Amino acid sequence: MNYIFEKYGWDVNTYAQLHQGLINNTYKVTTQNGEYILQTINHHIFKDPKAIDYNINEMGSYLNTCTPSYLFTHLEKTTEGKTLIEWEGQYFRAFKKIDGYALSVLENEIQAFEAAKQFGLFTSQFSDFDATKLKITLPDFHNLSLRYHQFTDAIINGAVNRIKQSKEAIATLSSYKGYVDQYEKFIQHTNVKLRVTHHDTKISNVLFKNSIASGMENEKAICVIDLDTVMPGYFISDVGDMCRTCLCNVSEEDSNLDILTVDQQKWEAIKKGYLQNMESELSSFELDHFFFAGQFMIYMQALRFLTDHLNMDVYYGAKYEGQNYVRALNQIRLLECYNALAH
Ligand code: GN1
Ligand code: MG
Repeated sequence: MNYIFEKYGWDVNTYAQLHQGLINNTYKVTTQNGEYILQTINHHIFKDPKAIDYNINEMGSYLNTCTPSYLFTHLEKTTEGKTLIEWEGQYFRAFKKIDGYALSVLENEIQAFEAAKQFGLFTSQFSDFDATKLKITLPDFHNLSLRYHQFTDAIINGAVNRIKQSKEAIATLSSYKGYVDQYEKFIQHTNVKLRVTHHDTKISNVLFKNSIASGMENEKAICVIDLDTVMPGYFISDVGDMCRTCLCNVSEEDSNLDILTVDQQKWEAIKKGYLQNMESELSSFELDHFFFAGQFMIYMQALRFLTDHLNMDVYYGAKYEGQNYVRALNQIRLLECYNALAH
């Protein structure tokens, strides 16, 4: 690691790995000049780390010109002025640590409102920016048709015993195929726009901070983080993943499905929060798909987890036998509960 620290010219006091996210390795580095977040980019998943680097710099310089006050995770420069380091087959990049904290589970609807507001604010910052200027960091990431295709492929070519054991879940997910058709109709509609889209809007990708205003302590979301999956995309990805991760009382890892519920108030808070900055940006056709966004993303994640289970956990990995199966069942239950919401 000293090689990397030297590249940045850091005088390091301590560093420690943070265990967050399923994809990248993250370290907190404390130096004489403050704290940094250092990450390796998982280039088995992100095949083109330079595209991520390009996108974050492209957005950063646009914001520096148009809205410099917007809190953004600008990439840290090495002493040679680079923002991406390739070393021993790994890619490293760093950010100044922003003073704030991330939540792993959302506790109340104020946090849901705050998080959704930040994700809406993020996309709305770029309303005059040509989203297609950004590179595709993960091709077909939220392409539901492709995810469905990968699922049907895994049903045929996956591990035989796992296919047998997952029969019921396979049947359930197959029965929801109508969402794939709805998705196709949505993306092909003329009043649907490609925008700068985060594509990973889970609650832990928002930083919060406590502030005191008029003598009252307030918990405010201050910015969004983890911009690797920012690409041109559709608003249903961002709203949908918020619904997937913010409404539920348990995490996607939980196998205790009897206690899983979704919260009507939090759903309303997400809608209100996101639309605060995005209502004037979205077409009425898009607005009519606000609820669909949740169905789209929860369904896609259920497909992805079950597909990975059938494919012997090649993508997500598994800390115990059947972990991705547990996650898939969790998402199926979540979808059922989500569908019971009033909207
Ligand atoms: C992955 O690494 P993390 O937790 O930010 C995945 C998301 C999934 C999520 C499910 C690049 O995100 O799409 O929704 O796991 N990211 C990638 O926990 O596949
Ligand atoms: Mg992520």
